[in-house]
Amino acid sequence: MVRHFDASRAAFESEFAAFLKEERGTGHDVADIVSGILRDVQARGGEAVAEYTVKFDKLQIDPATLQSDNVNLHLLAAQCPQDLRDAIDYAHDRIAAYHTAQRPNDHSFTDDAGVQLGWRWTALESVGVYVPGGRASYPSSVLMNVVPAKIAGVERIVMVAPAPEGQLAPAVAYAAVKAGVDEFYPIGGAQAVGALAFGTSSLAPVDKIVGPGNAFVAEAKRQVFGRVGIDTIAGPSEILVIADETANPDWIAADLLSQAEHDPSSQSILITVDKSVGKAVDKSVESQLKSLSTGERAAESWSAHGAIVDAPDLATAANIANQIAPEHLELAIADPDALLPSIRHAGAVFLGHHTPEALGDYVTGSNHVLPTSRAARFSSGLGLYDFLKRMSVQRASPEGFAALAPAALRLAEAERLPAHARSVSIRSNREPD
Ligand code: HSO
Ligand code: ZN
Repeated sequence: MVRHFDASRAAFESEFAAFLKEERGTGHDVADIVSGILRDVQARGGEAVAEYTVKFDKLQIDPATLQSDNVNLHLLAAQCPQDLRDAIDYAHDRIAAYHTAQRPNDHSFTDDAGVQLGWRWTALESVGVYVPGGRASYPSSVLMNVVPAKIAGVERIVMVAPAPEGQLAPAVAYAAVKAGVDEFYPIGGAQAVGALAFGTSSLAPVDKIVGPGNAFVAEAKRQVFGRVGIDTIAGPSEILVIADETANPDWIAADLLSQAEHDPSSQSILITVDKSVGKAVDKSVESQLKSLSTGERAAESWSAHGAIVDAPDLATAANIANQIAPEHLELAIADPDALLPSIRHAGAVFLGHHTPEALGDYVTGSNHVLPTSRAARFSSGLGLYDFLKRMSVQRASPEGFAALAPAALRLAEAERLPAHARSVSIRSNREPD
């Protein structure tokens, strides 16, 4: 049984706020274990990484190279079936096109004082992409992380992925080769994050680490942040659908389940302005669950974290959506464009009845690495920008210098920094030597 809310009731606000605060996910405290592993990798390099890889993944790797004879990316990629390669190629090209369009321009202008100002975008030199093992080892996620880095101009893209007992999905390997990964190491967990951050004798440290992972990987990324950059820490997936009377309940039910099947701690929510749609979706979810091979975890997610909310109108629905700040938001309504300006907080928005989130997960070209756990209030999905930096550029003409110097001097004096003051005053009324 999924939970129902009625946004017209007085108690709704507090009840729904409490619902959104409920814990999802394991929440295990792994900080101490992770810091031990990281220290060990920092101190002993490849030897430590190899030991943890045998222990956790039952895979023997050479401490000097971090490679295993049993895991060859190109040989694995060759095992990927042709029709799946075609789909990966198709997704790759669309993701590449979308992210190419994101390229921001450098900018320069000269102000009234005669000072030239601007900024330049430059790419990171090296990036590490973490690809999880097990259930969440998705070729689509390899593309979503590697392609933007490549388009941004990152010269060295290092991928790590655990290969327990030598197992790595051929599709993951193919996506990595297709997207242009430069180095691959069959390692995972906190030890892989440590190897990327600190380097080993064979793996030069990277500048930024991106990609999802389990609680150990997330904590390891948190701990190495500062030494290297990281992307945002991904939580369980979320979908919110706003539906009106024009929505097809079976389609909406399928969309809600598409996220619920990711993980028992995923969250799927429907807000509808038509009570009969809510009832029909509820029924359809229950019946579709029966025919899903992933039905068990989808049902767990739906009953523990799912909800159907009846809203009096679309404006109220939009307000609730902003409060949720979901990772994905589908507007399954007659006129999604009319509601879009009211949407302020969401990782990605899907307009109309023919744009299920699953299209965006794979092939629209937009990125599926998106803010979860309400982080859409303050952040955006992964994009080209995450692999670029912006540096400011300025040049004062002699006239510009003369105009700015007095205020700079006064501020240096107030901050009691006489060398700052001198570097300005020494240039005043003088030609360069
Ligand atoms: N919906 C997931 C991404 C994904 N879906 C990968 C399928 N494969 C999180 O945004
Ligand atoms: Zn998905």
